[in-house]
Amino acid sequence: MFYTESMSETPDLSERATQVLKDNDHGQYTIPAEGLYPHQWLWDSAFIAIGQRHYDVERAKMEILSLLTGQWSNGMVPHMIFDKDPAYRRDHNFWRSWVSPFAPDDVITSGITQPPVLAEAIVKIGEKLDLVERRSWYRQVFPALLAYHQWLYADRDPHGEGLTLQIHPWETGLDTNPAWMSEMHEHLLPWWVGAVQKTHMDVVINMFRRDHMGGMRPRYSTIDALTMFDAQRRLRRKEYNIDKILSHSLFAIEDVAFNAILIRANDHLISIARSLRQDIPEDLLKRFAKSRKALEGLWDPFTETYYARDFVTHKLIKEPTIATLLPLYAGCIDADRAARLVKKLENEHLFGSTYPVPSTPLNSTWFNPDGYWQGPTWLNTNWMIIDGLKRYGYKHHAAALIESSLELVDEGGFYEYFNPLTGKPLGARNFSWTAAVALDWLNS
Ligand code: 2M8
Repeated sequence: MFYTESMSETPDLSERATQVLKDNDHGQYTIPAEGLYPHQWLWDSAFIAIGQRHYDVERAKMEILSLLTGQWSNGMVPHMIFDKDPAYRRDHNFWRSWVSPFAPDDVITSGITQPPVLAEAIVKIGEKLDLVERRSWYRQVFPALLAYHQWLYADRDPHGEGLTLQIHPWETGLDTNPAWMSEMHEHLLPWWVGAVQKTHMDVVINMFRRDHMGGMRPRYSTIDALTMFDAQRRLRRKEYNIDKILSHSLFAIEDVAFNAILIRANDHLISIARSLRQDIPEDLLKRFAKSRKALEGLWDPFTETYYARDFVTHKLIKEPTIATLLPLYAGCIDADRAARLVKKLENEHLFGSTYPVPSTPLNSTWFNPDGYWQGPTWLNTNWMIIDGLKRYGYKHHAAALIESSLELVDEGGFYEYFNPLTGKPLGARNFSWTAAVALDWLNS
């Protein structure tokens, strides 16, 4: 193992995890990590609140309420809310959320969303409250949460198929996962990025990248970064309006992970509504039910794998990733399917690495043990897989995965991600969601 921080005479793991979250606390919200990630991110904050609830439930609520200050009038919860400091003008201008009539006036945000883990965090906070407090908490957030789920279906499932589409790899949170990168290379490489590649200008651009500074390993190639930025620029030009985007789109994908997380979130929304004795509109409930069935449309019987699907051609994108395991978290697949996924988790040529669960299976041609979302183990995806394993009755598998995950942070520190073969810590140090999910395992 790699000892990057002195372990002798250090406080216990729970205290160290809490300290990371407190150090990254900016008052109303918590940043993912110092330096590279100075703003608020949607699914980061959801996992962060799941950790914070163990030492300060009011602070956990604030984390979620801060996210909701960025909600658009059409219901979208944006994937980023920016620190208003003019020092970040470049980031504000990059997104220019104000080009959309739906964006809030006084908060600067991105123009896309991220996996909807929000309902999960709201319920987990609720678990820490007594019945009266829980109802009052739910009452506070229910309208916004309902509006978000309504937007997800209205905007992102335009044909009523039951699966929502995503318009940028950043929306999946698994930014460079092979399914998306293979499609991006095929459809989105703009001519000028090709020119940069040919003239080796990317080497020069590398020098100015934020994630190349401070001795950090680059998260993805400059060519991929430029392609992602170009894809974002196209969305901005269409004012983040889905009709305009889809009228010209070469690139919309129904992502497995996003949809699996949404299915779980829908169940949470239903339980919140029940506890408040509130109704969810009938047509929305029908769409929730449709999603549970539609997820099966992403299953490929030959490779026994769930894949992302191209929204336009309906073809499965046959690049396996960690997303194939997330239907366990969705909870809507049958016991036989769940058993097949668990087999993949156990298989040492697929996801059964020494320090699981790798974000890309070991036998994939994309697999790179140090490569951001193309191999390393991330603890937020472990958290969702563990939750699913428990609910399908795989208690021992869940316990073993908690143990190996805690070993990673105990020995390596609360890093952003880890090499799944050696356990070597990678990416940003003192990373909030790593600390938060560790805290949750230690206290649940
Ligand atoms: C990474 O994504 C952002 C863009 O949203 C980035 O590359 O700067 C991803 O790991 C994403 O899942 C995460 O939410 C974000 C902040 O931790 O960083």
